[in-house]
Amino acid sequence: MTDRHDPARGGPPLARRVLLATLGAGAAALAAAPVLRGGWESAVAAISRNDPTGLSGLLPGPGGFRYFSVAGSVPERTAADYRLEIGGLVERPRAYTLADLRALPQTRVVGDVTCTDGWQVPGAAFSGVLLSHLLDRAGVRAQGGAVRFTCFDGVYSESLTLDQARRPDVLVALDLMDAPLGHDRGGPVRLYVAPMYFYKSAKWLSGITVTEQVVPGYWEEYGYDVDGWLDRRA
Ligand SMILES: Nc1nc2c(c(=O)[nH]1)N[C@H]1C(S)=C(S)[C@@H](COP(=O)(O)O)O[C@H]1N2
Ligand SMILES: [Mo]
Repeated sequence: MTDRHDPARGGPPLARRVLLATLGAGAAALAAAPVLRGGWESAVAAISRNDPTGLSGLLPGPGGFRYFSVAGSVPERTAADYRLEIGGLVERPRAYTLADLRALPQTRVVGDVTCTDGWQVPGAAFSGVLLSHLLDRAGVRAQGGAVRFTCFDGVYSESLTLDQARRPDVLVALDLMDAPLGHDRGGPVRLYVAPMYFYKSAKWLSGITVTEQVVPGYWEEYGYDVDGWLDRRA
C-alpha cells in the first residue's frame, strides 16, 4: 500500500468523514489507513480554527476552496512588509518584494485543485511568476538538486526536486481567478504546483531554498508522498 490519498479510490461518505474528523486527532489516526489521514487533516484544520465539531474544515469556502492551516494563527503580510527570500545553493541570493514579483513576467496556469481529503476545485486559475524563472534569476549551483519552501506561518514546509520545480505548470502565485490572493488562500504569495495534490502548494510562501536533496515537508513527515502527483503519468 502506498501513502497516496487518491480520491479515485473512494473515501468514506460525508457523515463518516465528519465523525473521523472529530475523532481522528490521535496518534492512531496517523498509523491507520490513508482515509483516516484525510480525517486527521480535517481534524487538524478544524482544531487550529478552534472548532471542536470538526465541521468547518469540511465546508466549502469561497470558490469551492476549504481553508487549511496547520498553524493556529497566521500573521497577515501586506505589500509593505512581504518578502520572499531566495537562497541556499544559488549564485545570487536575494529578497523580492511583492512589487518586484509583480514586475516580472506573469504566467497563468489553470488546473483542477485536489486535496487528499477528497474535495476539488475544477478550473482554478492561478497567475504569478514561474518558479523556474526565479531559479534561473538566482542561478542554481551545480550541487543544487532540490528546492525547499518555507512559510511565514512559521510551521509549514514543502519541497520539490529541481526537475519538478522547473516544470512550466509550477508557479509562485500572486493571483487567483485574476484577483490578488487573499490571506485565507495563502496570500499575498503561495506556491501552485498544478500537477500535484494541493498539499504541495505551500501557502504564505516566504522562503525558497535550493538544497542538495529533497527535505520532506510538513505532511510528508506524517506519511504523505514526497512526490504528490495527481496522475503518476504526469
Ligand atoms: N502554509 C501552509 N500551506 C498549506 C497548508 C497549510 O496548512 N499551511 N495546507 C496544504 C493543504 S493540505 C491544502 S489542501 C491547501 C489548502 O489551501 P486552501 O486553504 O487555500 O484551500 O494548502 C496546502 N498548503
Ligand atoms: Mo490538503
